[in-house]
Amino acid sequence: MTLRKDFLWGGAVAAHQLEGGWQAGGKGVSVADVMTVGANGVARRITDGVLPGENYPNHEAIDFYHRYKADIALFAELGLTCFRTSIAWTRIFPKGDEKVPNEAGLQFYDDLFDECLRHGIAPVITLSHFEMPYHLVTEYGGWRNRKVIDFFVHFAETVFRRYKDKVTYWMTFNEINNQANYVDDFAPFTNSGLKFEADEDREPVMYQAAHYELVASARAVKIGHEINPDFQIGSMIAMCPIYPATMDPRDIMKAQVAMQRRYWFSDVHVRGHYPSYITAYFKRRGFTLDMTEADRQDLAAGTVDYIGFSYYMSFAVKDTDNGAGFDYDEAKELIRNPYVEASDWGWQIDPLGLRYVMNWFNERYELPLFIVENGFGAVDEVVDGKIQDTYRIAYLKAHIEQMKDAVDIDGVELIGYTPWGFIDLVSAGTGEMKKRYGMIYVDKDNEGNGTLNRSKKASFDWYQQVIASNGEVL
Ligand code: P53
Repeated sequence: MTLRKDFLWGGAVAAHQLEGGWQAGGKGVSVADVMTVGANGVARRITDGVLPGENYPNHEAIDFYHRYKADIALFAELGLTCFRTSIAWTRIFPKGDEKVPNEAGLQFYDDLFDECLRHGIAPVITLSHFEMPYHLVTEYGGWRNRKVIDFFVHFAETVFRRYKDKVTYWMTFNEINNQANYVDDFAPFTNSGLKFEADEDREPVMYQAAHYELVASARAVKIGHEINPDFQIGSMIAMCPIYPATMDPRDIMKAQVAMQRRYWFSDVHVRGHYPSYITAYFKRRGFTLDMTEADRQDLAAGTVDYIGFSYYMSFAVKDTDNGAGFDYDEAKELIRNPYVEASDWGWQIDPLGLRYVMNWFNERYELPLFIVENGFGAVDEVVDGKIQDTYRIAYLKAHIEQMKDAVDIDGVELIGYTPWGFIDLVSAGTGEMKKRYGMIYVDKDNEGNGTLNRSKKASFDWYQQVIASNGEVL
C-alpha cells in the first residue's frame, strides 16, 4: 500500500463559498460579501459596501449554514476522514476589531465540528480564507495597517482556545502568495483587503501587507502551540510552478526569478526569516518596509509544522526583456504552454506537475506536505437525471496517480488529500456557480435560481471507492 494507513482523505471548501447566511447569527460583512458575480473572463466587481440591486453570490452561496447536518451525512457516506473548511472571521468578530467574540458564531462552529466528529470526520481549518471583515478595510485600509496583526492574532487565539480539543490541523492564510499578482484587483483584495489609489505604487503595499500577515501567522503559530502542543499548523500556498519556455538560459533564469517572486512567502513561513534574494530585491527597488526587530523574532519563533498547498495548474514564462534584470510581472508575462491542455477557464492541466512540485517542496523544506486543494472546474450537464463527469474523474485520477508516485518513488511525506469544492459552491475567481468542482451537485445557477437540492455525480461513486481502498483502486 502506497499511502499511510492514517492518510486523510477529504474534501475542501471555504466558509464564504458555501455557508451563505451572510447576516445570520450576528455575522458581519466580509470582503467576500461586497464582490459581485462575474463570468468566464469577466472580473467580479468590488463594490463600496453592500449595494441594492447587485448580485452578491456569497450572500446565500449553497446555504450550508442551514443545511450542514444533511450535507455532513452525505460527506460521511462519501467516506471522508477529514473536511477542510474555514472559520468565517466575521462570525466570530463581525467587525474585526472587537475585544469580545460573538458567541452565536462560536457556537455555530462548535456544532459544525461536533457534527463532523460524530461521523468520524476530522475538521481541517483555515483561519483566513478570502473573508476578512470589511470593516477592517474601510477603517484600517486592510493589511496595510499594522494594527490588523493584533486583530488577527486575537481571532486566532480565540478559536484555538475554543476548539483546541476538536481541531488538530490548522492553516493560517489561504493562498497567501496569490497577491504576487498585485496588478489585478482580485488577489490584493481577497488576500489582504487592499484597495489602491489610482496612482499608487502597488508592489510595496503588497509586500508590506504580506509582511504583516507573515508576522501575524507566526505569532498565531506560536500561541497555537502553547494552547495545544499537538496542534499541526501549516502554511497554505497556491502552488502553480512556473516553467521556463525553453532551454534558453535566459528563460531558465527568468523562471527562477518568477518562482522567487511567487514562493518567498513559504520560505518565511518555514524558515522564519526572509530569503536573501527577496531582501536584495527590496533594496534594489528602494522599498522601505516597516519591519522591526520584534517582527524578526516573531517570525523566527512561529515556523509552520507542514506545508498545505493547492495545486490546479502550471504556468510557463518566457524572457522577453533580453535579461534586463529578469524582473517579472505575474499578470503579464505568463505564456500558454503547448504541451498541456487547458480547462474552459484557461487553467493548464498538468498532473505530472503535481509530482514535480511535491519534489520541489520536499527538497526545499523537508516538511510533511498536505494537498489541501486540487480539482477541475467545469460545466456539468444533467443527462437522464445524473451527471456523468468522466472528465473530472480523469483529472482527479491522473493527479492522484502522480501524488502516489511522489510518495512511492520519491519518498515524499504526505498527510492527506482534500479535493477542492467536492460539493459545488461559488467560484472564488468568478463568483459563478457554473464553474463546478463538485462530486455532489447543487442545483443553483449563476443568477441564483435553483432548488439548492444536492445530488451525487458519477465522481461521487468513484471517489467513494478511492477512499475505501486508500487510493489503491482508481
Ligand atoms: P476558482 C487562483 C489560482 C489558484 C487558486 O478557484 C485560486 C485562485 C483564485 O481564483 O483559488 C483557490 O473558484 C482558492 C479557492 C478557489 C479555488 O482555488 O476561481 O483557495 O477559494 O475557489 C478555485 O475556480
